[in-house]
Amino acid sequence: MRVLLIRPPARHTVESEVPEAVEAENLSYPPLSLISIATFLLQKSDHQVKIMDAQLDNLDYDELRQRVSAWKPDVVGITAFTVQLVDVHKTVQACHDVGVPRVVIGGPHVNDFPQECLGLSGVDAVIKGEGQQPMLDLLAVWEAGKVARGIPGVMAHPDDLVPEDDVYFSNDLDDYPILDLTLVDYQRYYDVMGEGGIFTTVISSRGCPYRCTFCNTPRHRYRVMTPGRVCDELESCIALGIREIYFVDDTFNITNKRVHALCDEIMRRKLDIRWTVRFRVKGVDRALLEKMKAAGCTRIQFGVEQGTEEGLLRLKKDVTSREIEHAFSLCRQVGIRTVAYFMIGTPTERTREDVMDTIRYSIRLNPDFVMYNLLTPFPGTTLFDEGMRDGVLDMEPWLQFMRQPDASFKAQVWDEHFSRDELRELLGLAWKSFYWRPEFVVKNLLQIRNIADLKRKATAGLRLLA
Ligand code: B12
Ligand code: SF4
Repeated sequence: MRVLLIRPPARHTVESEVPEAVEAENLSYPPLSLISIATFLLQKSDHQVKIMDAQLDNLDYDELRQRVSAWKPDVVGITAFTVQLVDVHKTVQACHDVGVPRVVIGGPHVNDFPQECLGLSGVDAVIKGEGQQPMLDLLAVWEAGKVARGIPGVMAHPDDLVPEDDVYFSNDLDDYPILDLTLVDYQRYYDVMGEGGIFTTVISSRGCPYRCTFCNTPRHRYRVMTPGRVCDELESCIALGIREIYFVDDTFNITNKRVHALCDEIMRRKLDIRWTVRFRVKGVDRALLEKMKAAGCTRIQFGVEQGTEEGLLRLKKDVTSREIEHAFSLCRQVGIRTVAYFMIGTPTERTREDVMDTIRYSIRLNPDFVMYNLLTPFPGTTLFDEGMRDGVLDMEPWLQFMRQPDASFKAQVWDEHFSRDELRELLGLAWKSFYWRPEFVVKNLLQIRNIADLKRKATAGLRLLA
């Protein structure tokens, strides 16, 4: 069969409270989900598989229709983030306009809302969990002209129920084939905070055992690849000239032991790469950071979220401000750059002073970069349930959006103490407070490595200033 996997255009993303400058600069990561499925299908079957990254190519729907119709797929698979549901649905409709026989949807949105997603007009099936094996099985059933029923993780009929334990999760991540990045235009992806070379993302574990209330990852079982398998993947990146890696594992350091083992293997193989990880503060120590630095780690991204103990406790971050400060200080001493993520507008920020506490804390922490977002509670998280319980949040608008995606939908913020406009104003204040400091501008000017680096940073900086 001819299978086309599409990352939809990003034309109607649900209003997110991240400044446009930041979003624009961040959205150039490769679609690992589609690359993993395509690599798997090509290795395990005779299907012809192609990936279309409509986001990277900034396609409008006429161009998308033209490209889909030119390739004549039998099946289209679309990856879905909740915030992109309008574009996902428009992509489904565009595929139907040009006569695509079957459309299947997968991705984080389906994991959370399979029934609603299957109910969208034009969707023939949805796949919950990791899509590689279920997609292969579904294609086999469709090719044989049979009815798709009873395939683990697949729903193809409104009355199909996929219980949580029937979602497809591989128990052995090593079993998945090494991603074939040549299936996409891999040289065009980049990381604005990176060093400007060819860059890619890699994922070496799935899930997270922690329970932060704003995050829906904990429902997914935590599993890891072995260091040898991760390094095989890194070697295949190096063979393509890629030297910058961003590990997008939800939390890279669930155990220090795994990180030590991976660093040992990177060093044993003398892999010439620079890499970034997403870390928790807990457990970070000097020996770990020194080994990571020796193995090529240049940047760590920490989800700090709040500058007060009360805020950290309420979000069940399971860390203290002291531990956070210690981790950032160690990174500075060892020479690893840091990015701190913060949320504005949480339930414990009741007054402007409370928000200012978080802003002041973010500056005191002295990371190399910060990212501030407005807290947007997603259905399916503990925080969303708490918001419904307290009468702050309402599920109905979300359900309506999921059943009939509409570009005018705005995700509800936590508006118990501030209006949306006030929160936006505070968010703007946070960005300006950090980035408009002369110390920050001077430090960054001193770190510019080449003309390309200067151009990227100047573009992002000018957009932020605007
Ligand atoms: C890298 C990343 C980003 C990057 C790049 C995103 C991108 N467009 O590729 C950036 C930084 C831009 C980003 C931004 C955001 N992100 Co993000 N991101 C991730 C992260 C860390 C890794 C994604 C990844 O590459 N995974 C690796 C691949 C292999 O796994 P996968 O995507 O799960 O795919 C598998 C299955 O889902 C399934 N599948 C996926 N697609 C398809 C398609 C078909 C047809 C089939 C059959 C199966 C299938 O099979 C795949 C292979 O097993 C995930 C968390 C995570 N660890 O996955 C969050 C995550 C995807 N992000 C999330 C969110 C909320 C956001 C933001 C909204 C945050 C914000 N407030 O701004 C924005 C939205 C951006 C936008 N406008 O679309 C949520 C999504 C939740 C949801 N219900 O949609 C996640 C799950 C994190 C979380 N736990 O909350 N993100
Ligand atoms: S926010 Fe990070 S540490 Fe917390 S549960 Fe989600 S992935 Fe785990």
